[in-house]
Amino acid sequence: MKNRDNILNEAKQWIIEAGELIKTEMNKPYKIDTKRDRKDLVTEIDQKTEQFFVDQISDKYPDHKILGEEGMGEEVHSLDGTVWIIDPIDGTMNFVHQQRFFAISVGIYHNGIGEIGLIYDVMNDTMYEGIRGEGAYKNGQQLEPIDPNKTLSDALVGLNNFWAIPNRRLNEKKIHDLVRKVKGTRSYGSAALEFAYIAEGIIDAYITMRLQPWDIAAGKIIVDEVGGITTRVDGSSLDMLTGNTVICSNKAIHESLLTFIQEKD
Ligand code: 2AM
Ligand code: CA
Ligand code: CA
Ligand code: CA
Repeated sequence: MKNRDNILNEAKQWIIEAGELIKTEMNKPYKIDTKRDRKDLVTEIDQKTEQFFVDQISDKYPDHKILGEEGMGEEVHSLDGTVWIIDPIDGTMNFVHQQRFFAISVGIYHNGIGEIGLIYDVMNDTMYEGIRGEGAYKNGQQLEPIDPNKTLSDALVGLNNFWAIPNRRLNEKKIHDLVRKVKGTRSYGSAALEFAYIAEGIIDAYITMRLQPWDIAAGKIIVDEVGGITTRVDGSSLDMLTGNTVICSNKAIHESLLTFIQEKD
């Protein structure tokens, strides 16, 4: 990708500015709506923040495409060229209820290849970045490769409790067995932060049955740079244009999780 360093610096600058915008707006009254159901929240701050990115990017890079959760970008049907995949607030439920534990997630893809992944924990002022072939960083400090020897029974696993109740995407008994087998589970409520925590080595795996491109675009690039693997639960590659199931971890745990999920009941 041409100008990758410039694009990286601008993206980081815009993310910091977007974080300031969120911190200012969250102290004033704001409108909260629901989307699909009462648990699926969106605020006008999600929309304003995404619009901020669209304005900056389309002004500076009119030929780049923007795929954002709140639909302020255009309809993106292919990954040709440079595509910014943006979640303005990942963890809106946390944002509304807790005023923390949410992130801005920006993945920049060029002809389908993830070049730059940025996840910004706004309230902690912590920037995670991954640059293809150049490593992953937390606040400018390079992250070590994740432990390749850790196994599933030793793993702390990011998992939303929702998948342990009967659901149409997988047999919940699998999740019950998984909870028994692993060392512990955690639910953070922000997919982007779960990827960042894997890259940092403070959790060891993340499994979920439903994520959209903006939830995973940045995280995959960051985790790739520390030797992690991210695929769908059937082992196939993620698709940055549609919904995905996701398993993310080191290679050993990834293999165990694939086998575990696919075993006949
Ligand atoms: P959001 O806050 O940007 O909507 C919560 O467990 C995580 O899953 C968050 O990263 C959240 O992103 C995401 N999420 C919430 N509802 C979702 C849905 N219906 N489909 C896909 N991802 C969802
Ligand atoms: Ca949402
Ligand atoms: Ca999200
Ligand atoms: Ca969001």
